Order: sequence, then structure tokens, then C-alpha cells
Amino acid sequence: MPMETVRLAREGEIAIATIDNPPVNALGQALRADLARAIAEAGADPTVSAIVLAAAGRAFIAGADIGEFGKPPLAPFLPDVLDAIETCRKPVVAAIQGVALGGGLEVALACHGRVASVSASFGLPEIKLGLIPGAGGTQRLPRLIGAAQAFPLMLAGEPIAASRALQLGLVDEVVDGDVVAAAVALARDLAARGAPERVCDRTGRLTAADREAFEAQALATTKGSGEMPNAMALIEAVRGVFTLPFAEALAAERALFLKLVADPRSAALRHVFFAEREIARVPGIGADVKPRPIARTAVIGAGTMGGGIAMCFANAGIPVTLIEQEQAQIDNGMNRVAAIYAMSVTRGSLTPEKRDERLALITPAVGLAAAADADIVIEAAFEEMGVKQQIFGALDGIAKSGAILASNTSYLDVPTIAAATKRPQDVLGMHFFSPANVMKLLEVVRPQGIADDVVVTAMALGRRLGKVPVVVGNGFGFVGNRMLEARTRATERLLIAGALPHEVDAALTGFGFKMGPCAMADLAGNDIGWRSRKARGKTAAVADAICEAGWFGQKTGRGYFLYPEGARSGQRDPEVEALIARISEEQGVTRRSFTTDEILSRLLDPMVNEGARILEEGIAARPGDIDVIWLSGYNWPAWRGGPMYWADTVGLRTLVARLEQQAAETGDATLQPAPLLRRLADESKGFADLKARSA
Ligand code: HSC
Repeated sequence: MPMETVRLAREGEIAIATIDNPPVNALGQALRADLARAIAEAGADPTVSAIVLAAAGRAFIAGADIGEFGKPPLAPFLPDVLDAIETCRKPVVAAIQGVALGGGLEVALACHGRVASVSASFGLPEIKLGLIPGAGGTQRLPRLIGAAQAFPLMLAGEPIAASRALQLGLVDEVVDGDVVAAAVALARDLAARGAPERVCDRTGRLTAADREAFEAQALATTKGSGEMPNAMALIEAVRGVFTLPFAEALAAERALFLKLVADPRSAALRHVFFAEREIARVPGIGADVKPRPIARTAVIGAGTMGGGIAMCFANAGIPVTLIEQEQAQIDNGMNRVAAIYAMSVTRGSLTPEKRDERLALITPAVGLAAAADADIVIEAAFEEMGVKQQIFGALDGIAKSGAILASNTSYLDVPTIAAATKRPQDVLGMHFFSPANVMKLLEVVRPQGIADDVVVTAMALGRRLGKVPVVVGNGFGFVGNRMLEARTRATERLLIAGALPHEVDAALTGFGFKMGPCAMADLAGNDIGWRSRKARGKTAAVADAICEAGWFGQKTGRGYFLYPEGARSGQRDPEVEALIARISEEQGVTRRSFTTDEILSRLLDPMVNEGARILEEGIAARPGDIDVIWLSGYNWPAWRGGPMYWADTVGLRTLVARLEQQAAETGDATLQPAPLLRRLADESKGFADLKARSA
């Protein structure tokens, strides 16, 4: 049978098996089978003295095929293929270019020698998928580099460069030139030396000192472990290096891996992995649409947002002109930016040289004329339509032809802003989140009629800035803030019905958020929502009363909670609790207590309902896009997969029933299940079944 994913060639007496399974040589069933066949064939060929395992494309091997997890396992299994490599009587040498990750690194570890190109990188990132290495990584890596070096690598899951891998003894050689030629030379050398040395037989690094150091790391990890069970499994697996014979330790590792693969938390993280990649595919825009070049940029408004956006450009090495109306304003803005960089230098996360480089990339300017040579202008002025229209009208006469004009609006209608120009096809929204230099999420607002290459440019630029850019449609609050508003309204309802701020927050932090809605409002400043409500003629009895008392949150020392002497975490405030009770009474509500589950349901179900409307209206293309938005912008716990994924795990029928009950209890029609939610529930489907729609 011809092999589809592995090519066998010869260089004299050396067989070269080249893996070719685009895009990243993931170890799916076909590749595992072809690899096993190639090793068996070359191993049995009397004219072959050694084998080089190479790979075509940008990766050596990116690991197991993540898409296969959760489905019935298909033979041959990776640990068995690796056993065949390790026990091959002829030396097998890995020629590693690009990434060797997860199962990919485990393949290399099963070989008898490893040669890497200078640009190669190595990692066991399974931990990020809620897993541990499952094909011998927890056993072979410690044997090669010591458990005390291997364990932190597996615990962090971050890749290391070839130079570091060489230092650790993970690879035998790093070459600048032809990695396959170097691997062939090493293979010849090993063949000449006789029976190959196997990593599984090495014990030299597993000293008493190594064990002691590993156990100290394990203890520290146990103390600081969060909600993921895989750190504990990793400790158990690695400990097997010292306590079990190799074969038994491998079996134990495999059993732990299989248990973790079946854990819903890993399934959620795998969903996130694919959703994060899917956002790059913008429905309706082909891969042939190329971004416009971006060399010079301008940001209008040097307030907190504008300054933060300018820092994003500077941090990415892109020159930016930061523009204000008056000298005093730009001086203030630049001072704020300099102060943030100074803080990073003090903390040790930035060198003074890097700070100077970054500051030099930000040119302060007064007046919009300074935006004339920018390829993209991002407006981050006051959130008021009149202000934005006036700026865009003026910019239209200043910005060069082909320049992209973006508004960092959080709520406003982008086409209305664009209408102030004669180039609406070049105007879009780029919604950064505060603090812009820290937060990963970027909503790229795509109004109808916008040029495709403008959207593609904004997405590419977002990635260059290190953001997670997600395309959203135009509509009040776009995706993230619109769903947040549903949760904010739910918080208000809960407080009036009988829950207290600390109970609401505890339910959400127990769910996995870092902060509850009350603490979050206190951090952001309660006056922000208050101002926005007033502008829209909306009210929220509790939130408004808190603001009327001047309790704007952390910055005033009190909000929903008390923050004595600048404390970062709040304490219960009897005055606020009394104020809430008074409002309940005024509204004729008999307060009652809520269980944690009830609070969660009342906070999260309305968000999912709003998410369903957002999907129906086409404001988000896919449920996964909404999930990524909530994960990267609003701290939704990754191991819960995002709100739409979570909804599927609850079951849409259950959600419909709960929302109907909430709507009946409160008389709030917005809580009636969205038609899409109802339809999916009626068809016994989940949001995941909608995926094909955007394909
Ligand atoms: C693992 O390996 C477990 C092992 O211990 C073995 C266990 C065996 C146990 C057996 C027990 C019986 N799978 O990111 P990109 C796709 S766990 C499937 O946009 P980049 C990706 O979806 C795995 N697909 O490119 C995308 O597809 P699309 C450990 C994978 O250049 C395309 O490739 N490994 C895939 O920015 C391009 O990806 C990891 O966690 C995979 N493993 O980055 C590594 N990897 O075009 C995960 C990628 O259709 N991967 N794809 O959207 C990465 O970190 C990055 O993708 C790369 C490339 C750095 C590889």
C-alpha cells in the first residue's frame, strides 16, 4: 500500500523517512500508520544501516491530532509507534526543523539521536489542553534532561528554542545549515558504533538530588494548583520515573492521559484551541484578499484608551503619531504613557533600553493634520457621535487616499461615523479593551459595504499587535459589551430580588471568573455605566443609587464594596446592603435568598440568550467567535469553553426552560428565549451544530 504521509528515500545506506502531512504534520491515524510502516520497512531492509526521520513543511510535528481526541481511538496508537522506533535495531535520528510539540517532541525523544536546525523549537504543551504528555514524554524527557528540568517545561507548556534545548541536552546538535544532512551524518556515526542507545535505558540524570529538586517543585505546584486536575496528574506521572520500571510508568502515564482526555475540562480547552484558529477565517472573504501595507499609524486622542493603543503600536515596533487638540493634553497623554513604561521597568518586565526604543516610536502631535501620512488612523476620542463625526469629517480631508480610518467606539453605530466621510468603504470599528496595552481582545467591526481588504488589514494588524482579533457585525455594543449588558441587567435584578453583592460575585468567581460583576464595576468605575445609561435614557435603581451617593468604585474608596486605604479587594458595605434592601422595599419586592446555582443561572442564561440573538442577527458569525471574545476580553474561564460552549454543556432545552421561568418571574420580555435558542432546543441540537453555517 503506498504511503500517503511518509516518503521513504535513500542516501547510501541511510533511509530517510520524510513526514509530509500538511499543514503541521499532526500525528493523525494515517500518519501514525505510515510512520510505523516506514520504520518497519527500513528496519527490515538489510541494505539500510540507520534511519533519519525528517519532516516537510514549516513544522517537524505539531503533536497528536487534537481533532481525534474525544473520538474512538484508532490504532496504531502513538505510544506503540514510538515503542517501535525506540526498539528498532538500527539507529533512528530525528532531523528537526520548525516546531516539535507534544507528540511531535515525543517522537523525537523515542529516536536515538536528535539534530535540530537553529530555528527549531521544542515543547510539551499538553497542559494547556488540560492533558499531560501521553506518549512517553513524562518518562523519556526526565531521563534525557533530568526530572527537575523536565517537569517545569511540561508544567508551563511553553516552547523553548533550539539553543536552550542543546544546553539542556534535549538535542545532540544544532545546525545552521542542512539539518537532514547533519542528521544523516549522525545516523552514520551511530550505526558505526553498534546497537543504538535508547533514552528509556538512560538513568544517569535521575539522581537523588534530581528527585529532591523535583519533589520540591511538585510540592510548590500542589500548593498553588488551581482548578485543573492535570498538574496533579503530571506530578504523579513524572514521579513514576523514580518509582516504577519504565514499562509500568508508561502504562501509568497512558492511563492518566486517557482519564484527562475524557474530562470535560479538556474537551472545553480543545474547543477553544480550534475556535481561536477559526476566527482567522472571515466568512465571505477569500484567502486571496491581501492586507494593505501598514508602516505609519496615527491615534487620535491621548486619553487612557488612545495612549494604550499607541503603546500597542510601539510595543510591536510600529511608528505611531499620537494626536491631541492641545499641547497640554498631549503632554499629559505622553506623561501617562511614560509612567506606565516606567512601572514596567521598575517591575523588571522591560529594560530601560526597550522603554526608550518604544517611547521613541511614539511621536506626540497637536492637530489632525499630523495624521496625513498614516496608513491607518485609529480614533479614540470621547464616546459621543457628534465628536466622532466631526473628527472623521475632518480626517477625510487630511488622510491620504487608501488610508484606513478606524473608530475605537465601544457602542456607537459605525456607518453613521463613516457617513461623515466620502470613503465609507475604508471606515471600520476597531474596538480595543481597557487597558488597551494589556487586553488581548480586539473586536473588528465590519459594517456593510466595507472593502474586504480593510477587514483583512485590521485582522492582520491586530495579530501583529499581539491581539486576538475577532470580526463582529455593526450593532449596539457589538458582541462582548452587548452580552455584558445582559449580565449587568441580571446583576441588578438579582440584587433587588434578594441577593447581596458579595453573593453574586462569589457565584461567578466560584464558576472560575477572576472577578464578579460588582467588583468589576467597582474596578472600571461605576460612573462609566451611569453616564452611558443617562445618555441612553436608561435607569438601574441600585447602580444609579450607588453612583448618586458618589460611590464610583475603587477610585473613590467605595462602590458596591468598601476599599479602605486603597485596598484592591473590596469588603462588604452595610450601607450599600441597606440601600439595596430599601430599593427592594420601594419596589414592593419581598427579598429572598438564592443558591449559588440560581445566581449563576440568572447571570449566565441571559447572556447566552443575547448570544443567540447576536448569532441570529449575524453580528457574530459563529458561536465559537463569541466564546473567543468572552475568553480573551472578559476573563471567561478557558476550561469552561466560553458562554455558547457552556450552554451546550448545560443543554439548550434546560436553558429554554430556565429562561422561560425567569421571564415569567420577572415579567422581563427580554428573558424570553431567543427564536434561535428555541429552535435548536426543539431540534435537540446545540450551538456547535451551527458551525457548518459559516464554512
Ligand atoms: C499531544 O500531542 C498529546 C501527546 O502527548 C500524544 C498523546 C497520545 C496518547 C495516546 C494514548 C493512547 N492537531 O495554529 P495555526 C492545525 S496534544 C490538529 O493556525 P501557526 C490548526 O487547527 C497536542 N490540528 O498555525 C490549523 O488548522 P486550520 C500538542 C492542528 O503556524 C493549522 O493546523 N500539540 C494541530 O500559527 C495551522 O495552525 C499542541 O498543542 C494539532 N496538534 O501555529 C500544538 N496543530 O488551518 C498545537 C495545529 O484548519 N498547535 N493544527 O485552522 C500549535 O501550537 C500551533 O498550531 C503551531 C502552528 C505552533 C503548530
